[in-house]
Amino acid sequence: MSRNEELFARAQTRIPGGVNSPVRAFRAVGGTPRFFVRGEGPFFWDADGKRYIDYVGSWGPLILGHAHPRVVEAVRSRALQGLSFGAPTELEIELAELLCKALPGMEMVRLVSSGTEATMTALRLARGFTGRPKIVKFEGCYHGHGDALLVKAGSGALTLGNPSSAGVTPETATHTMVLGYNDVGQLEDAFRRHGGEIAGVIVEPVAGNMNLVPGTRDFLGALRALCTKHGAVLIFDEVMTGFRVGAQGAQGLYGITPDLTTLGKVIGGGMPVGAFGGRRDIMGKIAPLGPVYQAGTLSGNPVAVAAGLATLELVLAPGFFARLEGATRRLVDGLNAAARARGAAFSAAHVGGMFGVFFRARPPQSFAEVMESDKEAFNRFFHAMLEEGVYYAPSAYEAGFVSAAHGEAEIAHTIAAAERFFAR
Ligand code: KE4
Repeated sequence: MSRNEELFARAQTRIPGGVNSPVRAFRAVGGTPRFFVRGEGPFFWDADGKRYIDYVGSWGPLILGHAHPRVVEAVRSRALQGLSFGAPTELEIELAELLCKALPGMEMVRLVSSGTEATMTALRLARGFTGRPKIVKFEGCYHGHGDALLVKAGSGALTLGNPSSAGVTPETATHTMVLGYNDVGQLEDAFRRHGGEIAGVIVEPVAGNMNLVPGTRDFLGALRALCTKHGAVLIFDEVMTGFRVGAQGAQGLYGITPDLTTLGKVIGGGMPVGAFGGRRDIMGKIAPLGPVYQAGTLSGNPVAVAAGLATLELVLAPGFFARLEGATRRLVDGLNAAARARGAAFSAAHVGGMFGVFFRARPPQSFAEVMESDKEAFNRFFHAMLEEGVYYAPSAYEAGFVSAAHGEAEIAHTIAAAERFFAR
């Protein structure tokens, strides 16, 4: 029995599924999850000592790669001054100022400890600000595990085949309208019929939780126009895309300014940080200023914020995204060439430093097209890559991530491994 298998058996006696987040359990792809011991740059090593090139990057946060010296030093030195105060610190102001400077839609921001906290609060804020009950989300998008959002969700919920979770009461789900991603007609119809009841719309501007499906300009433009017309709050969930697809997130890429933005992942650099922020008049409704309550013991934790600031300082340096986007493009082009050479029904696409691989001829534009992909072929690909020391997300419905630490050698190895797979 391998060390990974031993650890997995032991983990399952005390942790549901042996994991602290379902998608890690390898249930969709089969096999034994790898238990990791150490990471460095683009690599990490499992309990059996095998090295992998990591394209999950802790699901997005590790845009600088594992254990970047500047980030580790920021954490170490901050921790020596105290782990948490439960009181304001100057560091939190620095991060708030940086986020508001970087993102067009952010006038004020509050830090929390996860993306879920950010999105569930943004919805509560939209309802508190408008006094309306309904929210709109899109099939295949995932916004964390808040009750109102676990309706036809993506990511782990989709991976495990239960996009609408048990335990979410019908009353809660009643006010959640789920529409088709990139479907402008459905959107216009929903607003025509319910415009006055819609508190807010939450969307992944580039969806990464049904694998990668970029929002079309028509779709996101229609969202902006309809929310403005009907007085609904437009929430860009940029937990994944924030500082991943560009220095100003997806809102900068598309030139569309949301009313609220939610953030996570990269802004913590691997430590627990989330954030929600946006228009000053809306943020003015959040406690202690206004009637919408939200709180958190470790919100703005100085050690986590130090990791986030050290990460963003490097990410926002000139040329960072040009290099990251270039490396990601070379990877995607190489994978497409490898498949094309063998006539395989496969396509890969990317936006900035995030990418998707699909076992279908062309990258999907909708949830329905994602579901047409050959999931079994993906699972075979996943395990073949694992054998080659290449670690993709253990799900056909997750995006992949390149870091600044992924060099030409890692990308070449990944492409060569794919060539061997397609040559089988
Ligand atoms: P967290 O609560 O996991 O920090 O963030 C929830 C969330 C919100 N919004 C978007 C767009 C997200 O992608 C996420 C979390 N993403 C998943 C991966 N697709 C986290 C991985 C996991 O659930 O283990």
